[in-house]
Amino acid sequence: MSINIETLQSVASQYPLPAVKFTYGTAGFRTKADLLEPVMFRMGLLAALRSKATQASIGVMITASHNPVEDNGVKLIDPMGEMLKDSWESYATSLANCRAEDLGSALEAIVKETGLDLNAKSCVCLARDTRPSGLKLAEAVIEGAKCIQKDYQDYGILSTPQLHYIVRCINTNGQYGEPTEEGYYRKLSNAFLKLQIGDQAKLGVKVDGANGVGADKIKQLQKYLGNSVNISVFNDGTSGKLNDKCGADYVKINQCLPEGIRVQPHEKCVSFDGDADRILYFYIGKDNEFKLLDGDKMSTLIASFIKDLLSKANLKLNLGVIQTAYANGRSTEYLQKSVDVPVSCVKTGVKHLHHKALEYDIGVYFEANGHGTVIFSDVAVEKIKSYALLSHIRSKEMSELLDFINLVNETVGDAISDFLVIETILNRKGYNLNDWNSMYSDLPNRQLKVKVKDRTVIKTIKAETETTSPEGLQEEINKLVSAVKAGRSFVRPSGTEDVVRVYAEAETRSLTDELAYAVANKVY
Ligand code: 16G
Ligand code: ZN
Repeated sequence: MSINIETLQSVASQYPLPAVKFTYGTAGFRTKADLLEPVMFRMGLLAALRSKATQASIGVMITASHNPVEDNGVKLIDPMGEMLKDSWESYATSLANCRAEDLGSALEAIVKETGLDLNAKSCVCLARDTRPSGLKLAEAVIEGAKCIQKDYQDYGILSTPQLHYIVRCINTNGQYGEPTEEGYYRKLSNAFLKLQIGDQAKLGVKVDGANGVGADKIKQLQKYLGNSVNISVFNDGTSGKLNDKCGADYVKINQCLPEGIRVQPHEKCVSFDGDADRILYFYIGKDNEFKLLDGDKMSTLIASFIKDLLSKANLKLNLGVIQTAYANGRSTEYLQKSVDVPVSCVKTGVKHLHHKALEYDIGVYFEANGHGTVIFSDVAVEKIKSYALLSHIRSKEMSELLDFINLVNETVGDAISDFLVIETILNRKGYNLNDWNSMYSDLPNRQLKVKVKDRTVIKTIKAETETTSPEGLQEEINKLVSAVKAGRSFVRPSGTEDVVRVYAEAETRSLTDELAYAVANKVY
């Protein structure tokens, strides 16, 4: 079999390139939706080739996550539900910028270089978030995939983590779960219901759905949870605009309540982002202050829960936590000193965290922005299973840990799965949000965006905690930081927006803000 170049070029001619250079970044391609049809067509082609190369189903997720509704984007999902392999990211970038008339030879070059078998059976699985541009972009992906092979599966509207889950289920012949949306709800809800203890009051929670896909999906989940949970969904897309003054990104950056939700003191609230792969908890304290429980709070809670189960069962596994430079200094200290687990800091972007987490028997990773999950290695699962079967005291904790594994979407951070994970731990510890928040106190922190002429001038090292260029900038930052109690600050070029990001934390709110603005001034 070979690629039918004539058909390819006639279809491709309907998808001419705009005068823009596309780059496959940490979040795939992301830009204004009206520029993306040609990219989607080309990603359909690439996904089909990737599927043949891996002899497995490959996912294509159409989303721009927390970005404005006018934007869209696309990410490829590898066979085990993980991010696209690095070496294929460069194929993605070159194909996305390839003129229609050159596509045939570009594809042939990929076939040759990777040695893939064009006769291999393949399938492209696609889904999209709720953006109105998604349907047309999905059609372009399908047109691309069909130029290589006829099989594809369109799952319509799903959250990003649901598609990651489905891809993994398909490629493990159902061992990870049933490869359907219903299978996803069933797997998570079964594990959740098994793990609930006590006769606690029915769980009530208010969900800010960011006017996106997560709003509808959590309503679906509620049906599987019966009376155990009472979820009220706000910002469900019926009136507001996607990610507009709501959603996890807005809440994290502005450190305030999202619009569109009324909250009484101590009510439990969560915010999802636009494709439901991030979650944050928040509440209003008795002093009427806004309290945010972010990714760092989740990783500390989860790591201490797992550590506790392992030590009760006297099972020695290598448990570690992965963070980025954005992690609050207090969370790192708490993990190292109180939970007593190793902590690694890596560059921003899910794939960097995921990759590092694979080095542990059990790796817990979270970005402060609320994206994260837990990965259990095969070795860990086998050991836990063998302990669960032992008929003495160890077995109880390890059976619980096995159920806990089923609660986790290990493929990627998942707002819905993380919600059930956190609720399970809170239930078992008998904690409310205030108890959880009191495990340690965050340092006040501030993030700023700075518009500069060319953000690529900023070069960073040490997991983005220091800059090497422009010359002298790091020395200036060091000087400012050293003058502030518990001060820490760094700058990095954004991978998703044309801005430089500034982060600062310090002992007090006013010192933090002063530090952030002073550092931002050095970046201009
Ligand atoms: C992307 C990343 C996210 C990261 C964010 C940083 C993935 C799937 N997503 O959304 O993890 O936090 O970029 O954005 O990797 P920034 O580079 O603009 O700060
Ligand atoms: Zn997202």
